[in-house]
Amino acid sequence: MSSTQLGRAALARVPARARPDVDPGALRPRILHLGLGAFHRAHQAPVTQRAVAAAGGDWGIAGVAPHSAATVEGLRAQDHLYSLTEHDAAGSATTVVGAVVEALRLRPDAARVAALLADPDVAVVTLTVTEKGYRRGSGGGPDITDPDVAADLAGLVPPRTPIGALASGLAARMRGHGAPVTVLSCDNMAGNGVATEAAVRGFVAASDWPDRDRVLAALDSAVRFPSSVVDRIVPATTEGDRVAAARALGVGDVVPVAGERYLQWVVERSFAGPRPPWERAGVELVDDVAPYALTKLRLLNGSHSALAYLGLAAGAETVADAVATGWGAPLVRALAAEVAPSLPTGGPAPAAYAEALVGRFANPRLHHRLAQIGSDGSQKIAERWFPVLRAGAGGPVLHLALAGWVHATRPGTPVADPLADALAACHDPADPTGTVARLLDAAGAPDLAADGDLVAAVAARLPALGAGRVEL
Ligand code: CS2
Repeated sequence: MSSTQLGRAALARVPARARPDVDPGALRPRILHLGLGAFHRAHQAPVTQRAVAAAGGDWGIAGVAPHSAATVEGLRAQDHLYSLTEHDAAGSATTVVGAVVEALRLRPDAARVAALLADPDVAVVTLTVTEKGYRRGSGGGPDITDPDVAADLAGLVPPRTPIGALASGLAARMRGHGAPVTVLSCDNMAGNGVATEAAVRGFVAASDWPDRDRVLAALDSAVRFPSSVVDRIVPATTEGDRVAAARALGVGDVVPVAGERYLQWVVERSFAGPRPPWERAGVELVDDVAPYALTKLRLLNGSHSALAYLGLAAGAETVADAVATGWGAPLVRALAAEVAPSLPTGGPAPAAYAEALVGRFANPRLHHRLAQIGSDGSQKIAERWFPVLRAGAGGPVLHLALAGWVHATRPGTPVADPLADALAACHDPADPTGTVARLLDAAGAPDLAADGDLVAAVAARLPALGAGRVEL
């Protein structure tokens, strides 16, 4: 490898302040991470590195990318080193992260993934596979109508889904030495630990393994599924990020990540076996993550989605653009006021939290595209908006936000969604209330679809949005 490209040999050319504060060569794969995207590399990886720098240990990460070959190839070409640029109002700082020690793909590297899940030294499995990555059916178990899930349940190799690989790997571990392991979901879902446990157990229960009851009993005693809340805004990496990283490092980096400096990680104190000393790196270990999780999902992610759909309707491109409009910052504040009654006590104060969000969203150094946040809306709003409406806390702001989503699901719109075709088929310009009801039903909310007042309130907002006007 050329010394003009990031890698261990090139570290001496990187400014000393930007080098990893751990020796990457002293780390071993002890965490298996499913979902090796930009978010993980900007969040759990540097936090784990900071914990090791503070307290010692050999906690390295083997990361599995369900889809992206480019990330895996780029990391391998750079001895798994990559840079993280953190932006805040005062400026930007770039450092090399050395916590990832192996990069794998789910299918081509299935045998290695299985070996790591069976390795007693691997004591933690973390996940960022996105809401849709869990392939949940209506009961929380696997969606057996999904062909990939069906293939995994039939035992076809290699596994096609992260949960299929995880459940099969954990079962093999339980059949062998049975060493304890913590499975820690870091996805934006309320009760993400409970959801992950239900997905894994549901998979085992739906299998035709003759020993499935024994596997389930072993999972009960040897595996913990804590819930957690992760927070850091990490837009998709751009060419501009690559140029800026190379300038800061003095060597090229094909897989840099960039995000805001702000970071939060709250983890339920429930582990099986050893774990990294994350609290030494600022991680909050708590008995109940729900107040933090619901505040973050409903205020941050909830207003992100609202800004995305309304901003796209108004012709904005990024979150910072949307916040800079006359309605952007007031929308974030008004949504917080509307949602607040649905939040449990014990979390951050909603008004102050919203004020901080306005500042974070306005960060001019983050080029966070609204289309990125708007993607997978059918999965995201089910976590961010529907529970608020069901709790009776919905009002004009959520009605407007929902109208934005309806507008963004029209046939021919470029916002990605696993249900895009089904959503587009719900649209009938001659029947706006029917359109709204069909869309809510398709997104898994037949109860909300049957709420005539809600449907009418959302439909009433569509004409102005169709003309590009956001009227808060
Ligand atoms: C965003 C999140 O893309 C999205 O849906 O709302 O990725 C958000 O940036 C993070 O959850 C912030 O922690």
